[in-house]
Amino acid sequence: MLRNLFLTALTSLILLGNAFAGKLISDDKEKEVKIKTSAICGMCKSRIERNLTFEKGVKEANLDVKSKIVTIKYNPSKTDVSKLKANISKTGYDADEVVADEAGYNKLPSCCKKGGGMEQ
Ligand SMILES: [Cu+2]
Repeated sequence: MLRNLFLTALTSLILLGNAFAGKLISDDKEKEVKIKTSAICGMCKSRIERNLTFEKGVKEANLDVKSKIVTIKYNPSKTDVSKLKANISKTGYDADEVVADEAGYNKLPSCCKKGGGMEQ
């Protein structure tokens, strides 16, 4: 009788511990998002990546100049996609449906402005 009670207590303690550990892991899980930008060259790439890594909750940002798509790894409990897009916009670039912030865009060197690059 006493032994059964002990086992029950032990089992529920283990279950509770697992649930707790599971919650910690899922909270810390990083997410990945791909955002289409208006980046033109390598300078755009480093500018966008640098500003994104300054954003809270961002673990990694990698922009592919050819496709203009930036892949961001972030912590969903610290930031979200709309904040990431706002960050890119402030840097002066389009981020999916979010258009580039004017003040940020005006600060860009002319070669990095939409349509100002040699490639376009
Ligand atoms: Cu550029």
